Amino acid sequence: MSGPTRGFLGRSRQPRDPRLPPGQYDTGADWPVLTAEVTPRLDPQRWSFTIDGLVQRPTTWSWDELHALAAHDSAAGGHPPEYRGDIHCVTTWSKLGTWFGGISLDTLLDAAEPLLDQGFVLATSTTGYTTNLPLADVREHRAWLAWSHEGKPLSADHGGPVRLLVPHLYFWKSAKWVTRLTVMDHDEAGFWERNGYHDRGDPWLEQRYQGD
Ligand SMILES: Nc1nc2c(c(=O)[nH]1)N[C@H]1C(S)=C(S)[C@@H](COP(=O)(O)O)O[C@H]1N2
Ligand SMILES: [Mo]
Repeated sequence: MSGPTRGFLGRSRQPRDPRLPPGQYDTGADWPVLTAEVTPRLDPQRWSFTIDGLVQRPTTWSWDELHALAAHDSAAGGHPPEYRGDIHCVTTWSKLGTWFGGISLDTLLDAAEPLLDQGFVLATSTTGYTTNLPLADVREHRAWLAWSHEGKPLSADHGGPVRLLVPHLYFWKSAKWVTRLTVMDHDEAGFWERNGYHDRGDPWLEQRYQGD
């Protein structure tokens, strides 16, 4: 017998899921853990989140304050506190059709009032991990602080109690154990950006490494 097997034909004829950006594969039910540092064990009652830098009102929220604000926000029909969709890691896995709950960064930035529209932000984790983004990429319902995944509290491995979630960019931008967002008038490379990753990281443009 010659020619390809039925299995091979079957697979090759599967249409590619249009939700997959170029060069990505579907990880299915799996959710890999990618962590450069030792996973910190954080007590939510001692964790806080701060927006500082070039803002009218530098603000720090406790865990309880953020939850109260999220509840108030959804009761008032404010910015959507959930993300339903896909996430894409630069190491080529994508997780499709997943969901996270938390609070929209729009709500927090509205409170802190950045002094400029075209600035940049640097997100910092309790561990010292950093990542940089244009301010515009964390506005307009595109970025969240996430504390739950598919209805369960976010696990420590995945950045719990609270991680940044910027799902339209590669997932290294979604800093785990995030504790600070600093608004700046210039771009400052974060941890992976200093180590060769692309400054912006749009998966649809395959902006994986510097120069892409
Ligand atoms: N603090 C911190 N945040 C991080 C990372 C990390 O190493 N440390 N890795 C980034 C990378 S490269 C990816 S792909 C995602 C992985 O998130 P996950 O482990 O929940 O899948 O977190 C991002 N945020
Ligand atoms: Mo990644």
